Amino acid sequence: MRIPRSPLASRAASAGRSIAAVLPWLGLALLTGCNESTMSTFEGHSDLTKSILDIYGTITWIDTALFILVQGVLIVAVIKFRATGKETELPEQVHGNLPMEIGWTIAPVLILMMIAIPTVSLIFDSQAQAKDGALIVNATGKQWWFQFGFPQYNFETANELHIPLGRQVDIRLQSDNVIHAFWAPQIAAKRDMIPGRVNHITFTADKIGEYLGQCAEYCQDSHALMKFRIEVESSEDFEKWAKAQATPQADTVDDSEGYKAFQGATCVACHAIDGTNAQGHIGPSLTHVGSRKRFAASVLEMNEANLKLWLKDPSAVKPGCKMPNLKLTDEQINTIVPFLQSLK
Ligand code: HEC
Ligand SMILES: [Cu+2]
Repeated sequence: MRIPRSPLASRAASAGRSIAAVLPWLGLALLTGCNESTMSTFEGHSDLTKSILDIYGTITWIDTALFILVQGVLIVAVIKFRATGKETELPEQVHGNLPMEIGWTIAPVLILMMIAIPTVSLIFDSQAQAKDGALIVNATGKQWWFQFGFPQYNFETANELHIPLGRQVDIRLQSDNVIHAFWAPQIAAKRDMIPGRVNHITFTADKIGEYLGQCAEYCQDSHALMKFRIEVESSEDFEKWAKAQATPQADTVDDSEGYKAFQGATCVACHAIDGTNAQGHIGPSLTHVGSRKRFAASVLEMNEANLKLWLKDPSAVKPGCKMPNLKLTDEQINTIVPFLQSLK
């Protein structure tokens, strides 16, 4: 005879089936997460991120050794002192053991010190005074993008940070609104950007390549869409890039149809284009915006279709966006987009 299942049991069985169905997908999702190698903390490409990984490795080995030791002693005790069934009386009853108590108080303190000393000293090293000749970058967290200023080269850009291979970088992290966190796991690790305070992060990149970063402190609506990229390049390439970025746009820009449309649409109130009268500072500087690979905090690839999408309605791309929908006509959009792309 079949025993009817209680409602609870059949509900549990169906929940079990649902979990079994999603598990492979969950596994797949985790694996694809791991494939995003440009954000893996297990592959550091600067002195700082490598030191962090070293500490992580050291702690893991210490912990593994301790685990084996403690479990070993436990297993031996369980086997050696197990009941045989032939005991006739209770074993000797003891209370307290001073040397052992001192031992198991001091041992954890020593273990915690082994973890704390390298960790705390690396925290200080990672914000140490930069050497002479270090590249200084003023990074400001905005809602929801990153402003990068290069005071030694006299220019400002957004969401795309180029740094030279092998030269120390001193990033000065700030915010003029809420708290953000600057997180580029393979190159610059993570540190908060706090209003009214300048935090430093100093490191030297050791591999040419493109690395991803992301705000790591919840900062309202479009926090998840607040990303940036770091490009580590040879010092020649970096100098070339910095020189180009610091050069104002050509004199002819002012007179172009595109610039007139740009001015007419009030973009100048919030955006600067060096070499023109546009000197707004609410949004990112648009000087050489056409040379950026991505825009809107690395959310969109820089191309005609995406610029149109952006100008049509920024909040459709980034919820809560501080750039308003300016209700531009198609004609305005069609004039402004090629103009932006021409700002190389
Ligand atoms: C009220 C201020 C304001 C006005 C007016 C404004 N913008 Fe913006 N703009 C912003 C802000 C803020 C951002 C950053 C949005 C983000 O990434 O979250 C932005 C981002 C952009 C970007 C992306 C830049 C990058 O590299 O990420 C472009 C391009 C742009 N605006 C073009 C325009 C144009 C063209 C106009 C005029 C039609 C305009 N903006 C008007 C505030 C403004
Ligand atoms: Cu954020």
